[in-house]
Amino acid sequence: MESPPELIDRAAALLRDARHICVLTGAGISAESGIPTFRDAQQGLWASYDPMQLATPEGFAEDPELVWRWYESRREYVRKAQPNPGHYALAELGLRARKLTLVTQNVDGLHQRAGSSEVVEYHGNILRDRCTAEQFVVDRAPEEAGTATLPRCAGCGALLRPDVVWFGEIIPRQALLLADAAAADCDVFLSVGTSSLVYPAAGLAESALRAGARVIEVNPNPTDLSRLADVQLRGPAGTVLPGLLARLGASGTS
Ligand code: BV8
Repeated sequence: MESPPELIDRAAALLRDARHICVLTGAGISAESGIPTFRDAQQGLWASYDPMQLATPEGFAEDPELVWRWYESRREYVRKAQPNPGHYALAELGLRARKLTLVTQNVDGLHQRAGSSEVVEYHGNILRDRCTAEQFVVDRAPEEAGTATLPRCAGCGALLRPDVVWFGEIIPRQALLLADAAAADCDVFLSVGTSSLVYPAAGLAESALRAGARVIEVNPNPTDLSRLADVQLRGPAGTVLPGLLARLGASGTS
């Protein structure tokens, strides 16, 4: 279902006049790159597992091998994936906006590969490993990746884990501060491809609204945020976002 042109125009006008755009993306923007959204990631082999169990410190402590197998299978999707027109449209918007902060809940790194800079990885990055003892990021040689079922830190021998934020874990301090500041300062908040169910990420839009920002939502389906949005663009990000950029016209936003 296409959004009516007047809604696209209204959203484009908000973006064009914006002093500071804060963008929050979720799994939906990577769906068209072939990466299952978090809720439908449970396909095939993983259908009988609950991500809410696997993406937790408890799940990892109970069965690190199972959790690593799940992450390695998801890494395969990510390695094969390419950014889609939605990612590229946000990268272009970042070049044309007076100021844009891109916060993503996604752990796939596709925004960076599409050319977006200074991406705030609110939930980390699935392709990075972290030492469970020393808590710093560990670079594993590519040939090692995907081999050991229980990879260990070459320095101290402790188990490695994916450098992502699990349920029940706090958001990395730098990401939290950058995202909170952008949500409180922005005058336009653009929510793309998220069910707005996971906190504190979902609270960013509420923070922007409290600060008087206008909210644009891009999602084929309604969400908890929809009733608070000034403009709801019902459609896939890979179509809606390029259409928005086209409506911005050559004038850009500055
Ligand atoms: C924390 C990384 C402090 C791992 C993920 C209130 C305040 C604070 C915390 C909580 C709270 N209430 C509950 C909590 C706990 C919990 C939480 O929010 N639970 C939910 C389930 C209720 N939050 C936490 O635990 C957070 N930590 O707050 O620390 C603390 C500590 C202890 C106790 C309390 C507080 C940490 C949460 C981070 C979890 N890690 N990812 C990994 O990936 O393996 S979450 C993961 O799921 C994603 O990162 C993302 O955030 C979330 C999935 O959401 P979406 O991205 O929105 O994806 P989803 O599939 O849901 O929806 C896709 C959408 O796309 C849909 O709307 C669909 O319509 C749309 N779509 C589909 N196709 C397209 C499209 N849109 C556009 N175009 C398309 N083509």
